[in-house]
Amino acid sequence: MKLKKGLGIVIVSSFISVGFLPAQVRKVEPPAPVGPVPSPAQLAWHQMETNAFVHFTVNTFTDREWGMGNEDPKVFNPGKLDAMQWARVLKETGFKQMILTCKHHDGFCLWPSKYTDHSVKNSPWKNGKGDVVKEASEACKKYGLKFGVYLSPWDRNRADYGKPEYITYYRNQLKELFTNYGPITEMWFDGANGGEGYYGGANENRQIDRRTYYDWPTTLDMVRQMQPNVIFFSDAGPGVRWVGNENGTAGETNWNTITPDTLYAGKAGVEKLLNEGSEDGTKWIPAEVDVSIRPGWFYHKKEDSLVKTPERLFEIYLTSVGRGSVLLLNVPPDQRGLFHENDIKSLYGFRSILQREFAKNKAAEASATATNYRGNAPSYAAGNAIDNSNETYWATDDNVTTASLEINTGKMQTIKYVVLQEYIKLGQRVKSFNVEVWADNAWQQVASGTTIGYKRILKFSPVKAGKVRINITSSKACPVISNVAIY
Ligand code: FUL
Repeated sequence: MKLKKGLGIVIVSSFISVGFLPAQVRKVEPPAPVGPVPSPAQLAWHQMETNAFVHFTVNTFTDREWGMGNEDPKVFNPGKLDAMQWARVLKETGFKQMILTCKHHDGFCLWPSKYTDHSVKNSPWKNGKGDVVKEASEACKKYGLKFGVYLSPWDRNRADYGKPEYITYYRNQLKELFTNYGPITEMWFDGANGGEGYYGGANENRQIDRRTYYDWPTTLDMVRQMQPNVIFFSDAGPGVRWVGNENGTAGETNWNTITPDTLYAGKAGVEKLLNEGSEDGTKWIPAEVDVSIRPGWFYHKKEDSLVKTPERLFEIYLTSVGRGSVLLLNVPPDQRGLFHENDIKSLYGFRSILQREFAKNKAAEASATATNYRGNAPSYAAGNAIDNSNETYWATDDNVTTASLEINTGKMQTIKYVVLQEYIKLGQRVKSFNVEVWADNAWQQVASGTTIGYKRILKFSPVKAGKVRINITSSKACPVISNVAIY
């Protein structure tokens, strides 16, 4: 009797070790993270998907893209400036944040900085009593948008540009911005440093050493002391990196990881690296896709007819958000201080296309199965990829890096997009995949790709099908997929 009991225990424990105990009562460990993972602030940045830039300065009035720094502050007079209009339009068209050029390369400040006279305080706008940064930050607050700032490191107005004194000036201005205007969620450090400038009347060409002059580590530490959660944009991050072009295109292969050791803001010749990232990168520094709704970054009347169409904006959405990046779309106010009617029309048109194309997720009421799921535990089963929650996921066993997930929508219907999302809190993993549909009694491949990341949108010729299969063909470690949607 005693012996039998003992034997029983041995048998049960061997069942446990080979996994026969019902998965509900067995604890199956989640996958361990692979490589670098995003910080909570970076994760929040990914989740925005669409972010807006607002380029505005004396250039708006002088019809230039890069001011020399000798502009008279009196040219700045946006008689109808209404930051509430900017924020309302951006909110209604789906944007989550507004980044304002508080100071562009010309050095003119959109707030009454106490460290310079080259600002709104010497403009006729509101008799020198106005503050565009304040109006923009308050408008963002009112409309529930996050607020970010762009403060050009290159300053063509300052006599001390190139000297150590200028770095103190630049840091003082950051202190003003980060203490007087509420929470700032993104700080944009532009890499452009062109040379020629007014420089307090010197009118010369000044070169600085981009690697050392700004002493970025000290500046970033200073800003973090004031606002620890800010995301820093620059070519080298550390929060998010430049995508390597200004035409709205992230790499088809787009790793959120990169090794920033030899990168610095403004380094030339690294565009492809920035565009694609590196599979074995040591840091999580995803690419942000900055592009303007017009040919220029600033408003020019002659470009009123060249505003990107809603269709073009949608294509850009697919090559940015659809490739795992965040879109940073610039909408420049005109000389009145308002978004121009043509830009507004395009933005609402873009919004309508998004709503139309992604109206109903056909995977939402479907069923899903997978060739493997972790420990046969329901908490990692295929259904987690279509349950409308990004917090649950389908994951395979650790030794399984190729696997398929099949979705059955129960009826034949036309589909033209598949949306895939990795659970990036555990790192970016997938290296290649393809998508097939069951049509004419056979599996037919309709799309394929390399990386997935936060979100990958595959567009293909419309096809009638009832079943869709995602084949992960290569992955750094077991795939962890939080969402599959079909439209
Ligand atoms: C560039 C600048 O030179 C452009 O004027 C613009 O601000 C763009 C976003 O970044 O480097």
